[in-house]
Amino acid sequence: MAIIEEISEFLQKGRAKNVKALVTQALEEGEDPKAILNEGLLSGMMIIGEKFKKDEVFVPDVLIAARAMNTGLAVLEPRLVEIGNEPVGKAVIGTVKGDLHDIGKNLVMMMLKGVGFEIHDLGVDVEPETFVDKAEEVGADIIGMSALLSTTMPNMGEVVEELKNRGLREKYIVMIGGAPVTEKFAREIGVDYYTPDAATCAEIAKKAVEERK
Ligand code: B12
Repeated sequence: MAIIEEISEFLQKGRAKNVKALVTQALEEGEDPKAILNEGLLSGMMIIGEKFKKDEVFVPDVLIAARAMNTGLAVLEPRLVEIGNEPVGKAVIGTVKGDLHDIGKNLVMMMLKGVGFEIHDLGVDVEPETFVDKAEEVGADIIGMSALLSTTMPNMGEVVEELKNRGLREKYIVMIGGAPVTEKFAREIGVDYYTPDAATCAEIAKKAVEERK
């Protein structure tokens, strides 16, 4: 099996040590860093994302695969910076004010990273102003919000209001998700996309950013 394929296989199994060793070896053997990224790490993560969507793998599998991806990325990053690999886009992600659930948000971040986004994690219990301030600061394409409590869902609308008040609503692609969130709610508060899972979020985010460029 070609070394890049092996990287993808080990990543899907969550074998961080093997991924790290193989990425190091591939670089030493002169493999193109972009091919290692796209055909090894990112393609492995996409496969896991698809399986997660179909309930063929579960949250812990995705978490360990993502950890393996991050280990490989850490080896690869200095080389990608050298050759100036542009991210697909930038995303600012957080769990809304009053809400401390972050497992889903973290999965969304990993999947977005998996399709090539630069991620800025705001953490949990995030004030509406902070979403907008950070997006402006880093020049984000996407603002992503997560909520797991029906009592904190309205705070997603507060972020939309904050964007409108500053005349910035059209500047960003706004995405929301979390177990109690629905398509209907997304329409009511005027965001661009709701998706029920992290893999679909990554797919749609990539497409939406590419369409805007
Ligand atoms: C784990 C958990 C906790 C943990 C959180 C740990 C952590 N670090 O996140 C702890 C114990 C801290 C906790 C606390 C509480 N919890 Co809680 N918790 C859960 C539980 C069991 C699982 C949530 C989870 O992680 N699911 C797994 C992830 C992967 O799924 P997910 O978040 O939905 O994310 C997926 C999608 O929704 C989507 N997605 C998520 N975010 C985003 C963002 C974007 C932009 C997009 C596009 C997509 C997207 O992609 C993800 C992956 O595919 C749920 C039960 C449940 N079945 O949901 C209750 C639940 C959410 N909790 C609940 C409650 C009530 C509470 C507490 C109020 C309990 C209490 N009385 O103290 C507190 C609130 C604390 C607070 N202020 O936030 C209720 C909420 C009811 C409601 N509808 O309001 C639930 C539903 C349990 C229940 N049946 O009553 N909780």
